[in-house]
Amino acid sequence: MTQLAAGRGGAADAPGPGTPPSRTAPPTHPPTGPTTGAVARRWAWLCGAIAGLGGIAVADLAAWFFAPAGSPIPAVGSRIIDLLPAALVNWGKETLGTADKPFLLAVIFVAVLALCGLAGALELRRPYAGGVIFGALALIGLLAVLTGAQASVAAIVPAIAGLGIGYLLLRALIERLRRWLPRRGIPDDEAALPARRTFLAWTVVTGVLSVIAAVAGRALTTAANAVDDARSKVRLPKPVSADPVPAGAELGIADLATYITPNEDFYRIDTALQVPRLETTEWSLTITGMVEQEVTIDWAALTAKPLVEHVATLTCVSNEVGGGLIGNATWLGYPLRELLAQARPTNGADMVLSTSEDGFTASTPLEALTDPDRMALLAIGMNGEPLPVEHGYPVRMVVPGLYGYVSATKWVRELKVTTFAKDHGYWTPLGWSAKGPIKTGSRIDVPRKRSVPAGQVVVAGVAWDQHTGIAKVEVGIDGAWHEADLAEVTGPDTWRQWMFRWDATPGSHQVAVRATNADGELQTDAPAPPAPNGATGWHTVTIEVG
Ligand SMILES: Nc1nc2c(c(=O)[nH]1)N[C@H]1C(S)=C(S)[C@@H](COP(=O)(O)O)O[C@H]1N2
Ligand SMILES: [Mo]
Repeated sequence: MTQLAAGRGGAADAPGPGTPPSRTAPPTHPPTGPTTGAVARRWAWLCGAIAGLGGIAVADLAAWFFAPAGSPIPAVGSRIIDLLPAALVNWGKETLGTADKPFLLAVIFVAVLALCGLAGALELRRPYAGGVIFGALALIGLLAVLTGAQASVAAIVPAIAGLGIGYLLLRALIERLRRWLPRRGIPDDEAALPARRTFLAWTVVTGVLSVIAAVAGRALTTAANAVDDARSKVRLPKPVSADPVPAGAELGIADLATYITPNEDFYRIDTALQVPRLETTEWSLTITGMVEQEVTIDWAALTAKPLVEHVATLTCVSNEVGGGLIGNATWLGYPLRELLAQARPTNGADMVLSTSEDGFTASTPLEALTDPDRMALLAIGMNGEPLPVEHGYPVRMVVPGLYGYVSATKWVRELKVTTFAKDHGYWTPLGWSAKGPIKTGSRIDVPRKRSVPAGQVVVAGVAWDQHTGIAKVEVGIDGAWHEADLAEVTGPDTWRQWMFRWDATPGSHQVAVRATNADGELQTDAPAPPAPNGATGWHTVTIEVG
């Protein structure tokens, strides 16, 4: 027995710098044996991770209750994106696509739990030592929250509540661990078993509760909330004019992108990790900068204006040849030129820097917004509904003919009339062009299965050159070009469906598409990557005909 007990105090537990003197306490007191060693450390790590998870859960729940922008992990993620070198951000976007943000959040989450585990080990060695790590993590979270675009006093609550509860949990767990560890493996110590039980009970209960709270916190912060409720009650005003969609706009071919993209299928690009959630009553837009008259408009004033409905195709500059970062919708809004006319831009201004609630900015040529022939909208409706929250609710910009990164600011709050020489949008310093006119593009959607039986095969897709329009689409079969049939459109601002009936002979065939715009310009076949201002090249697929 004594041998066993003594053995437990062997090499791994040799006193070293920082060893608490209590370890040599007289035997009349509760044994105060080894609180170091691999097993002890492992338990302490677990305690730390559980306490950390509990803290994160409390922070999330507090964020849900007090201020969504106060959720520390997404806030840290946003700051990381801001601070990362452009090359790395672009690489993440390219390799992970829209999974880049969940990936980043998962990495931060695991890193935080690992640090909390370390805090557990430190706390076991020396009371309050783990608190330093917990405090540092909370401080980082707090700084991230406070430097965010949506910082507020309430937004400090989550990080502080998380720190408080997390550290209390850590103290409680480590305290139970301390009471048990010295008695571990001492067979005739009657207090060993109860101490073990108490510790394990605390660990299991706090562990389970933390997991439940964390899942609930995540679910609540991402689930429907007051803004979704309010949104579902918004009644959109009737437009004073609309683009009726001709029946011939839809070729009705299975697997072909529909002329109008349903909201739930519409692609999404956000720099923000959490989309802003704004009530209509909290929204207003101000036109500032080089104007004779600053203009502010709120939701009531905007919805009282004569609104128009316009069908326009939105395209992302990051769309690869053949990619899906493009969609077409009916937008309900107020022409931006009317608002800008009220503000009266001064001479020399050539750009409008639009700023979102989340801090995103876009640089749009002033002339594209004041052009009487171009329906640049301050939009509130998408396909007959209020804008979905992810697509900019309550108000966004839509400018036909420009890539989204330089025109389509969601949750827009400010339009600063300025110059390209003085100001730049979010993506410009990250290596993307200051101006982003759409390039002529076309895509093959059908046949989706790249192997088909011989005979007549329908080849179909979409082609676009917003604000110029598509005049011709050709399908290349092994290098021989054939003109495709074109569907109707509401106007030059949308994509256009096309189809070609191909008499497919057995073998492997290269099928390509190329469009010609309404100015007679043929889409370029020179391959270019998305950066800095849009991918080019003809979409080409290999079809096996059997
Ligand atoms: N606030 C905000 N607006 C934004 C963006 C963004 O990241 N934040 N992305 C832009 C880009 S790059 C594109 S392509 C379009 C995409 O709009 P969607 O997400 O509604 O499809 O929104 C633009 N507006
Ligand atoms: Mo984009």
